[in-house]
Parts: sequence; C-alpha cells; structure tokens
Amino acid sequence: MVVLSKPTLNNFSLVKSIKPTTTTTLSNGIPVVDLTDPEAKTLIVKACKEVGFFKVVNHGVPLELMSNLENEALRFFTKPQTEKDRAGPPDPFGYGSKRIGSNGDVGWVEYILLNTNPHVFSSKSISIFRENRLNLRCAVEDYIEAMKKMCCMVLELMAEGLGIERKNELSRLLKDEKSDCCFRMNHYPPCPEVQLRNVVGFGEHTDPQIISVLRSNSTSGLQICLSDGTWLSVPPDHTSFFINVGDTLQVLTNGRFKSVKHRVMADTTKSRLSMIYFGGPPLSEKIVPLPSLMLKKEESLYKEFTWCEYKKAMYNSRLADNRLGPFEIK
Ligand code: GA4
Repeated sequence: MVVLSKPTLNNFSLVKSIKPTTTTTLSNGIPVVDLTDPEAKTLIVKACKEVGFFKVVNHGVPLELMSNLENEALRFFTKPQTEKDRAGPPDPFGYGSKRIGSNGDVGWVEYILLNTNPHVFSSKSISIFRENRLNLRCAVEDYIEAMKKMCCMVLELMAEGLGIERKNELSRLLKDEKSDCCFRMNHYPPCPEVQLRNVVGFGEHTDPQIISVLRSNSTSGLQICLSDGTWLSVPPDHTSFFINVGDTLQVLTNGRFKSVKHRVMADTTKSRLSMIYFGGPPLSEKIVPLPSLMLKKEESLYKEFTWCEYKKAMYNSRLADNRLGPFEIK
C-alpha cells in the first residue's frame, strides 16, 4: 500500500515551482484563443497541432466592420438572379452559384470570390464591383485589410509559440506585396430538401493556402473533421473568427500543424452567410519546411514545390481530393 504523506513545506514549494501547463478553453470541443491572453502563442500552437482549427476572441476587430460587410453582401445576394449572373461565371474569381471550381463540384451555395492582390482588386474590371457597388467595394476593402492584419498577428504568435527566433518568418509571406491572398463570401440559402437527406452546402476539403479566417452570421453549418474521422459541428458565433491551418502551413511546419478537413451543411430554415480570407504566399515562393524549425536529423515529409505549382495542381483537383498526397515523400 502506498501511504501518501501530507505535503511538507519542501515538497509544497516543489509543486509550486513547476510551471502549470496552459489549459485550453473549449467551445463544444473547439479550442478558443483569447488574443490578449499572454499564453495565446502556446494555445495557438497546441490547437494547430491537435485540431488545425481554433476560435479567436478578443481580436480587436470592430463588430461594425463585420456587420457592415454582411449587410452589403446580403444586399448583393438578394438581387435578382439575372443581375447576379452578370458578375459571373467565376474564372475562378467572380460570382458563382452551385458550381464550385471547374471539375464538377456542386453545393447548395452561391458566392463571390475575389483576388485581394491590390493590383487586381483596385482594377476597374472586377465585374462584381460594376453597377455602382461602391459600398460593397469599400466594405470588402476595409474588411480584408483587417483580416490581413489579424492573420499576420496570429502567424507571429504561431512563430513565437513554435520557438522560431524571427517572429516574422511566417507573417512575411503575407506581408509581401506579391502575396497571393483571396477572399470569399458564401451565401447558403435555406434548403428545404434537407428533410429528405442532408444537403451539402460546401463539400469537404482542406484549404490549400497558409491560413484561413472565417466569420459567419449566427446560422450553423460548418463542421470540421477530427483526427478519428468524426465530424464536429462548430457552434456559430458572429462576434468571433475561426482560423484554420491550410495545406501550405502543414508543409511549412513539416506536418506538425494539421490542415483541417471541413465542410458546410445546408440549413432547412435559416440562411448562412460566411466570409473567408485565405492567406497565401507569393506565387514564386518555395514551399518547404522552415529550416529554423527542423530538428537535427529531421527530413522533409514533402517534395519541394512552389505555390504556383501547387495552385496549378489545385485547379486540376476536385474539392475532396487529398491535394498534398502527390507531394508527400513516401
Ligand atoms: C477551397 C478553398 C477556397 O474556397 C478556394 C477554393 C477553390 C475555388 O473555389 O476556386 C477550389 C478549392 C478551394 C480547392 C480545389 C479547387 C479550387 C475549388 C476547387 C474544386 C478559393 C481555394 O483556394 O481552394
């Protein structure tokens, strides 16, 4: 029998000197990170390793910025179909309905997809911004600026949490004037068919970029796939952001961070509106594990490729494909 002695002053001080492990706050199994928490960097790294997904609170982005864009987007999505179609079909950017990508994927969704590169964004030829949609243009502009800032802040916390000396090692990829980011607004109208079967709004996939930030209205639908293959519903929260690790970040961290598979199911009664900012590197960037992260004899799990090469492969793929598969070193 083991007799436990009462803590003496000595072993009590020993217990006190062990640094308490940071505990993750969970919302229905989803890690939540308060960006003002001094432990944020540790919690972000833990979430990226274990789930590849987390919710961000206390992010400093004014709610007004989000609701302003939500209102402008809804104003567009409630226009007659013929008017919306004039801003499509997506090539891959523009207005799209039901068809996702160009390889046969469909979903119960309509969307606006935009390239946020300033040279492209400021050009007059963006079809969605014709027809006097100056308010929408301004709302998107303000929003994507805030998203880029937040992504960089999160990427810097990640670098710190990973113990990387240069904290801009990841964020520099987005700060680069040639960074290849895009922005998507998805509108999922209510789908009465759901009574017959579960209708998929946006099919399962991983995001190819480094990082994605999602914000939605209060309608549920987003699900993430856990490591045991089960789907977890993400409770919506219109005041917060949800961050997910993309394929590129999985490679940059040599598999430490997991690019999370996710999908959206349609709702029977309520429409869902989501906005997602996708942070990608410059086209010419070589995507290899960060040397500063690699242990002494650690080898890359992936063949070398540029973001441009990955994008080419991505546009030839279907949503649910394992896009990193062909680049894995077996
Ligand atoms: C998934 C993530 C982003 O929404 C997106 C999508 C892109 C598109 O809609 O054009 C793709 C998809 C996404 C990956 C595979 C290809 C390309 C649709 C599709 C079937 C904008 C992106 O970057 O990759």
